[in-house]
Amino acid sequence: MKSKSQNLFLFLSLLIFIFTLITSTDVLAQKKLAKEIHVFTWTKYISQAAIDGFNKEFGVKVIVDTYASNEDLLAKLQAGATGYDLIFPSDYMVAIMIKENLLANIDMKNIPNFKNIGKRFKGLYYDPKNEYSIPYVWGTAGIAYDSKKVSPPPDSWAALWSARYKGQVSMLNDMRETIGASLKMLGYSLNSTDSQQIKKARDKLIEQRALVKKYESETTDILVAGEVALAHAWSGDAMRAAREKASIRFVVPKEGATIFTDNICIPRTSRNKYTAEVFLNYLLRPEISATIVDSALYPTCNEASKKFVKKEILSNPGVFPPEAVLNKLEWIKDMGEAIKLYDRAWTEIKSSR
Ligand code: N2P
Repeated sequence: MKSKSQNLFLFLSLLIFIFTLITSTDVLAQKKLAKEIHVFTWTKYISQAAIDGFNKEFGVKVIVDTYASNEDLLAKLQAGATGYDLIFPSDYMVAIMIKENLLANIDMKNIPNFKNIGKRFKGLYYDPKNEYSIPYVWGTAGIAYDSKKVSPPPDSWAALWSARYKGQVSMLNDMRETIGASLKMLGYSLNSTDSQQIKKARDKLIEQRALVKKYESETTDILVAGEVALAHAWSGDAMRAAREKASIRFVVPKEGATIFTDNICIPRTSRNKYTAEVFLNYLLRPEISATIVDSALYPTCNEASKKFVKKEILSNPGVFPPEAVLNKLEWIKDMGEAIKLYDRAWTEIKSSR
């Protein structure tokens, strides 16, 4: 006959065995998942296929809300918006959000697919250990234009200042991008902190106002509809317009332009951090990431996904720019206090008409 302590030992071992079994399976993980998560991102940044696939596999509904500039996203979070589980800030904005303590530490144990990210996108200047951000897609700014209406083909920012296209031009409704384009045209860095240079860039944009039909960051539809002939635009948005209307082209001006990496981050206020991480990891699956490139036409930071991206997209220089273009690009950086010079210039530009 077994002693009481032997029985107790057996009973406890059995309990430990059952507990280990449950926690090592997905059963518990599935139970920990929230019913829905809220994603705040740029327009067209997540393919419908990815959202539907996640819902089917994990039973989690993904609710998407969109913003059109990093500054709008920041203002929302600073104003205390809660309820977002994933956001997609660009490089310099990740730096600002880390500084302002707005981002949660990502639990890398839940992101094994981080291995799929290309080497050159890991540990970028704004988050050297990838503690708060996972690179998602990248792109450039430039000029999108309708080749049936604009000739010769533009190669300089100056085309957006040409009186010939009065009323047919749009500029990004984006402080850093638009002042940045003006700085570049003048031959300065788009991260200039020199107040004289910023004033000159401001004056150029004030002079341009009479030609500008609108400040608009969602450029795809206005290009396709022919509302404007030339648009200061982001590459993927321009390429999606070109997919719908063959006469649309995109060029990175010879003076240079911005390069950006948009990242997936979790706001500190997220109440569904684990589910957000499961979705994040799912978005990093190579075949899911490829559906995002195919639909958004932004190049991915996910090296492993490239073999799933359609050949004609991979070889399209408007989507994946060649080395010669890459060499002309500059990252937007956090300005610290000097941002006040930009804020003031932007207000003056916007109120100049
Ligand atoms: C807009 C996507 C552009 C992102 N649809 C710029 N960071």
